[in-house]
Amino acid sequence: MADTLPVHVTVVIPTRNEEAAIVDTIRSIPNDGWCEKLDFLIVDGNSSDRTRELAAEEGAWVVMEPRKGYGRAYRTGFALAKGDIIVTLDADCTYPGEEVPGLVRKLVEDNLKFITCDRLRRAEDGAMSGLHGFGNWGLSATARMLFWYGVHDSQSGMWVFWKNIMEDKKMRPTHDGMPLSEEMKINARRVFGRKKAIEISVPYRVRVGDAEINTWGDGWLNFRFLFAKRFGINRTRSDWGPDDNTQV
Ligand SMILES: Nc1nc2c(ncn2[C@@H]2O[C@H](COP(=O)(O)OP(=O)(O)OP(=O)(O)O)[C@@H](O)[C@H]2O)c(=O)[nH]1
Ligand SMILES: [Mg+2]
Repeated sequence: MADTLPVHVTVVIPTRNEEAAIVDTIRSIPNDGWCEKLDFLIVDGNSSDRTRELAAEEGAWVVMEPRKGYGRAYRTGFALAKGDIIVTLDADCTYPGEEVPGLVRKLVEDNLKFITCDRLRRAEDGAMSGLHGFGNWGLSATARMLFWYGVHDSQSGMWVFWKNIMEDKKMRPTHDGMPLSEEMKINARRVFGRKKAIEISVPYRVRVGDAEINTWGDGWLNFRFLFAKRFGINRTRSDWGPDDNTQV
């Protein structure tokens, strides 16, 4: 086995009704001493199924964030995560947990700041419906045109980065919904450039459990956000982190 990396890694996972996949998602990430400390922070959006209970049984720290949204969950999770390095993925077995040690090693050894994982080049058969594939392609092409930042997959939800990059306000994402995903990459490239904020292709698999995503609504929201951000008219939110209703 390669040497133990002298870092504390926190895997932050947003969940809403993911009882079918949360356990396998957590277990997909090797936990055999490849880093000094590995822990899991589940930011749950009021699941009505057994998601929180199952995650806690796996040893994860489960936080309840009643404020709605994928982006909101991450904006709370990033502030609470205790690791030096944060890794993100969905709780639906679509992203390759087994690649996490290699990605973290690359971040550390290549002296990078931020890695985003591209799903489009290596998506497995059936992982993305035709409509989602087309939407991802369209949004990614629009983002490249507006920001000239060269990221292939603007909607990927798997990132690996140093927690302290979030101390810089220019890096902090502001959106509470799905557009947080594109915002992460745009901010990272703006702050760190193409050499320190890189994109790596990873496999992307068929989802386990039912998605609650609103394809047309979220697609439109993502599209609008790109223009709002480009022309500086998106409302910046300062409410980073948990609030009084977050159960930590
Ligand atoms: N805490 C919280 N988590 C959410 C919310 N909405 C979605 N999630 C979680 O965020 C992750 C991404 O959502 P998905 O439904 O997988 O969205 P997607 O990946 O665009 O859609 P699929 O391709 O169908 O998987 C999943 O782990 C969800 O459970 C929310 O409002 N609050
Ligand atoms: Mg997903």
